[in-house]
Amino acid sequence: MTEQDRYDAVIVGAGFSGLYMLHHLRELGFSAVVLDRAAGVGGTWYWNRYPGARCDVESLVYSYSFSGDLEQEWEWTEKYPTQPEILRYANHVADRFDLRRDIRFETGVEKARWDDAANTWTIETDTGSTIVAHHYIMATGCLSHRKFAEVPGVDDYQGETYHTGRWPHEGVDFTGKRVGIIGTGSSAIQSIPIIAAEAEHLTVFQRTPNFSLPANNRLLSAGEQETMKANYRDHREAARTSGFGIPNPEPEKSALEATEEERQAAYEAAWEAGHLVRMLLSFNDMITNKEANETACEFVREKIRSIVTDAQVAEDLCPYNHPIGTKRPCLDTGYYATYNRDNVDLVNLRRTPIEAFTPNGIKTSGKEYEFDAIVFATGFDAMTGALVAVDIEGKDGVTLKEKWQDGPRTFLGLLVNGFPNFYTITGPTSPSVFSNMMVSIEQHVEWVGACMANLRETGKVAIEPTVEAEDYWVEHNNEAGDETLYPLAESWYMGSNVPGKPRVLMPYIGGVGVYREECDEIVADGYRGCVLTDAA
Ligand code: NA7
Repeated sequence: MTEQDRYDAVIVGAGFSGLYMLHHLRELGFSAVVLDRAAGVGGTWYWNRYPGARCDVESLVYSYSFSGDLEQEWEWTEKYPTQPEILRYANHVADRFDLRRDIRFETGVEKARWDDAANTWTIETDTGSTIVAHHYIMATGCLSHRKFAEVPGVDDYQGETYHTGRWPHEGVDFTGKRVGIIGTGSSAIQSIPIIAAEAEHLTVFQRTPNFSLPANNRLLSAGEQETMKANYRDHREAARTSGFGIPNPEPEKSALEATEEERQAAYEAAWEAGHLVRMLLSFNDMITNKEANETACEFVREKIRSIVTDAQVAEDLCPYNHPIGTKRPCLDTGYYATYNRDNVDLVNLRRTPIEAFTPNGIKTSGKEYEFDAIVFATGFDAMTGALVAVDIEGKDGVTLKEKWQDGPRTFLGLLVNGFPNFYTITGPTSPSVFSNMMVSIEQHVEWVGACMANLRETGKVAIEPTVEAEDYWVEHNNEAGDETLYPLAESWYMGSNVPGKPRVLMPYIGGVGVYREECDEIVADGYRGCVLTDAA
């Protein structure tokens, strides 16, 4: 083994987590290498190139705060950034901070094994290389491990197939084609209007209707950028202490105490602004009280009924089986109106479920459909999928997959008992997808950096949370979830989009600010709940 293959840290993933982790560790004087299966940086935004892919957190907010210069020099063009623009930003960051020389692209991690005697991780890649590192950091993102439709015969289908999470880089031309799309989550809702405008015919297979608000996207004015850039420090601080990592006034009133006029005005304002957090924070009991939440559900359903001209299609598009927000709500551009097009059909899979794929298309219990192309907008094995996909072996030969067979067990969504010096950036049971990811990524990266620096300064070789600390955190995470409506939905937050996956609320709903305080207190208490090992 050469010195080149020994590092202080191996980081898996060259998305926004991995890029900042590398930069931050370098600044702290650590050696680190990033491994990524992709041929370029960007993580989620490298892979998710489907038509209409766009972030639904505003661009000026969905950006790094760690460098004032970067913040000031980068110009966003739209309110909600497109995937190509976000990818350009990721590439700019990689170049600006000279990150590429420590990133190995087209390199997947297959196995990682903890060596208790040496206090190191040995990482094996699919290129045949082996790397030894003191610390092992998974920066693999929350939505990176794809899932397909669990329907027999998918290999029998002879036409073109695409998954929104692995869209061809050269794009796809659907002109003149009969297209079927499975799914009505964010990826489908963003891409359906664009595919419908191009294809000869589009058939949407919907299992669960979703709540979507119009993005009302637009170009950013120079004045808006200037104002934000002048106030970035205050804004970032407000984001860090907020609930969802996006500053928004904390509501004082219950939806049930408000008058009908007040409710309509609040929901209309959020709808017009195209702002999901504002909708969920219209009143203080939106995510805790079903009756309160239902008032917003009905507001959105009324909007759907007013946009979609066919009454049956409108009703099929109306969600009734989950409170708004408890499945990831969406932002769209012309989604509901797309169903008024002559070349678009909606198939309600609750009435006529898919039975099988055929050589020519899809057979439901009601009809056989023929397609030139099928798009799987079927989502991801979220939060844990990418972590357990790697064979990660901790102490005593126990793998992470075995340890998490009944659901993820972590301390703070950052550390795992039995897996020393192992860190998960925006891991399960941290705020992660219940927040502006950039805010949570920066917090985790900085926490891990400080932790590694602390070990180095105090002459320790390893950190690992105790079982008790982990139990406390898992319980706390579940209790926080149980105070909300989230467990009522079958959602990827709950793991219930993947057959057989344990049903637990994986992201932490206690709030970004509260969570940050907890993390900071644990450090201030000398890494309370963790065992720090002295050098032998
Ligand atoms: P999502 O939000 O998980 O959406 C996946 C969609 O695919 C959803 O409508 C699913 O229905 C549907 N689906 C999944 N499996 C099947 C099968 N077997 N049959 C029929 N329909 C199926 O993934 P996205 O990629 O859209 O978005 C992921 C996140 O990225 C999003 O939430 C944002 O945070 C950004 P279901 O609801 O499970 O009934």
